[in-house]
Amino acid sequence: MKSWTSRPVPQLPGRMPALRLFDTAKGGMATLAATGEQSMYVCGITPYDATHMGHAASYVAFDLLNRAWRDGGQQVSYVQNVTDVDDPLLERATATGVDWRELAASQIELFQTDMAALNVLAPDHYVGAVEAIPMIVPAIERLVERGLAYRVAGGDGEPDGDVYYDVEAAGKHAPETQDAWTLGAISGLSDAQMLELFAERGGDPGRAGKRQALDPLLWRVARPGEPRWPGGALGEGRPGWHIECTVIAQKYLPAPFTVQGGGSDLIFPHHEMGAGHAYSLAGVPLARHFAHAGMVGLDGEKMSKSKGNLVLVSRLRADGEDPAAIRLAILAHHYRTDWSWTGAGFAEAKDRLRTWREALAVAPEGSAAALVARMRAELSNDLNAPGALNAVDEWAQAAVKGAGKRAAGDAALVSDAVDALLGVDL
Ligand code: 5CA
Ligand code: ZN
Repeated sequence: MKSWTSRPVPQLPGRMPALRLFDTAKGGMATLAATGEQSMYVCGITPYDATHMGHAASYVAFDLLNRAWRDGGQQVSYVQNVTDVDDPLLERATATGVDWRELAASQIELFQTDMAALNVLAPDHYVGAVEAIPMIVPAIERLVERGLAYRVAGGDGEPDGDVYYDVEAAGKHAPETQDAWTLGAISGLSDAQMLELFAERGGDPGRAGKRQALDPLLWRVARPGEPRWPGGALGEGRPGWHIECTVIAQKYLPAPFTVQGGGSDLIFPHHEMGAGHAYSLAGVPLARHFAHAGMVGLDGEKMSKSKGNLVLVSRLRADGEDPAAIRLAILAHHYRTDWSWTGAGFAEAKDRLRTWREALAVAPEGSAAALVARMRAELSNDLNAPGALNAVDEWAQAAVKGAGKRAAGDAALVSDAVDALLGVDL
């Protein structure tokens, strides 16, 4: 699928030091080896509604990682999916009387325009679930052949043949190495916690005929009125959610790749199960590290399509707001914290942007190099954007107050650094 066009990233003199990143699976900080080549898979949208601030914040978080790597002299391979067929999309299409393909296409288009406006660097491969089905089917067939997936008999209005992943068999199958996947390896959750989240986040723990309540769906055989694709030995149908991301990541990235990313609501079951599928298919971990962005709310409540309390990037843009200010409002919060979008927070971001722009006009000679070093130190420490913003604030205050000589070279370097490292266009 076509991706969006990125703005060029300015090259800065010098380099970002080695990056430290919080790894969910490890439950602590990891130092990312600067091998020269990094790879990242960030879970994309389910395109049934416009991009809200929570989505935007998760893509801005991993854009910081992308930019930090590039500044550290690393080559980055970046893949993102788009879940362009899934229950919520089909339900919304039915409810609004729109063809599901048109709904997806229009929301993907809007998302890409939002990402380009927010200066989020585009992935190298932007891959839809639908286009990946011919790769997903043989992967599921292999899991069935190996006894790691099984078909469930119909009943209670369900047809025969839905295919589920056997989490227990898959956990046992894994050799006794440190890297092996067993249920809980990524999330570190207890069975009771997993069961609760599984039901909340699209799982079907009560489906009759499943071997374990937590077994996730791999293939949903065709139902009347639902879109369907050829499924080889599986029969016609459509794929489950976790296998989609696993197969796309395995196709376009090395195994293991460096970082799997998404919002914290994807830790379980999505990234847990995806890691299991990958291990079962390839015998090596999906990713070296798993990183998650905090949840964004609106005035204290979780922002979600189902609650309808959404702050949309496209709405703010249509109101004439500067995307650089939206980006700064996001960056004022550390990517791992849960936070709420507020009018006051947005007003602060607009003030900050104005101050920075004013300071650029009076950038003092010899001030930029130290600022760049501070921004790099902050960002290399688990992408501490609020720390980097503070550094620019202090530089800007000193610049505005100072009576020293002004230098265009310093202004240019600060502007380039704020663009290259933070993605903010001054
Ligand atoms: N298509 C799947 C991933 S494969 C999906 O979760 N789509 S989504 O549209 O629901 O979410 C896209 C990304 O935004 C995910 O990384 C998700 O974790 C993140 N996200 C969703 N809601 C929020 C929120 N309120 N705050 C922060 N991030 C969020
Ligand atoms: Zn995903």
